Amino acid sequence: MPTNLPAEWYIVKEEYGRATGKEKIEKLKKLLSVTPTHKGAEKLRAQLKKKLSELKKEEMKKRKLSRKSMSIPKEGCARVSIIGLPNSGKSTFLKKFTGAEPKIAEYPYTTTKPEVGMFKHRGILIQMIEIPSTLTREVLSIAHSSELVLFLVGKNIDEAQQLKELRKIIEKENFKRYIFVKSDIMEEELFKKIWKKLDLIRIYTKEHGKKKIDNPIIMKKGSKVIDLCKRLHKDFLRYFKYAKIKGPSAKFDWERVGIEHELEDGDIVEIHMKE
Ligand SMILES: Nc1nc2c(ncn2[C@@H]2O[C@H](COP(=O)(O)OP(=O)(O)OP(=O)(O)O)[C@@H](O)[C@H]2O)c(=O)[nH]1
Ligand SMILES: [Mg+2]
Repeated sequence: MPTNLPAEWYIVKEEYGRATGKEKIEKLKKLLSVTPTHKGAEKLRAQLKKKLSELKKEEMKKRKLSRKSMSIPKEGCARVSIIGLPNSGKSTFLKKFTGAEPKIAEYPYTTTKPEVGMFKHRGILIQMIEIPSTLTREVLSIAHSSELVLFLVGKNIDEAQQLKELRKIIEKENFKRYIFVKSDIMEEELFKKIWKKLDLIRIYTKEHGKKKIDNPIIMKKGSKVIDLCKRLHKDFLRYFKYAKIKGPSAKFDWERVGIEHELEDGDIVEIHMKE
């Protein structure tokens, strides 16, 4: 590394750059924890600490604001809205997969405002929002601002009836990206179903001679090695020699590729730099 910061620092810095909301604060704390404590890094530590206190203040302000208005800040790598018939189990579903605590009751229209949660699966965060069954223009605008709409098919209402009603909503609102999900789905299958519909890929980075880093970097489909280098740090671009890849985009394990190589979901990438 041409600077005196450990490689891990750049990885965490990249994660921090991508993070939003509360997650950003957590990543900045982590970044501080991997920043060296020696004299040469004193200025950097001071800058990071200042940024941390700024972020904390901003987050407080945002939270106060979002309580008042309908706009919900986007967090995670995608937003998925949950739509279903009244009383079909949307709040129960949201609670199960995100740990959020919306009110759940046996009568319809219990949820009166969008309820937000974060679905976490193997280092990937997906924002989930329950759209109130009233389906007013205001709450539907949140569904339209989502990358995907999840139509929940509950157990306590006739399935054919639900599908019919939900298809009417899809047609009327002209939703293009949606999935139907039964309420008894398991986490792994749910994640796969969502992931398939998002135009994203998971890239795992690795340092030579070390284990791959568990949390993937999320990129747009069609991204190349060059885009990954840009995301990590400008030095990876400047001193790039070649990359070694194991995964769907490699012809064989640890194939050596150039900077224009197109990545695929699940690739493990090792970037080699000029001395
Ligand atoms: N039998 C059965 N009951 C369920 C299931 N999921 C939820 N319920 C019950 O159905 C009722 C409604 O659940 P909610 O999760 O509040 O449903 P919702 O779609 O959020 O309802 P609203 O917000 O009022 O439109 C509650 O009494 C739940 O306990 C399920 O899978 N099976
Ligand atoms: Mg509800």
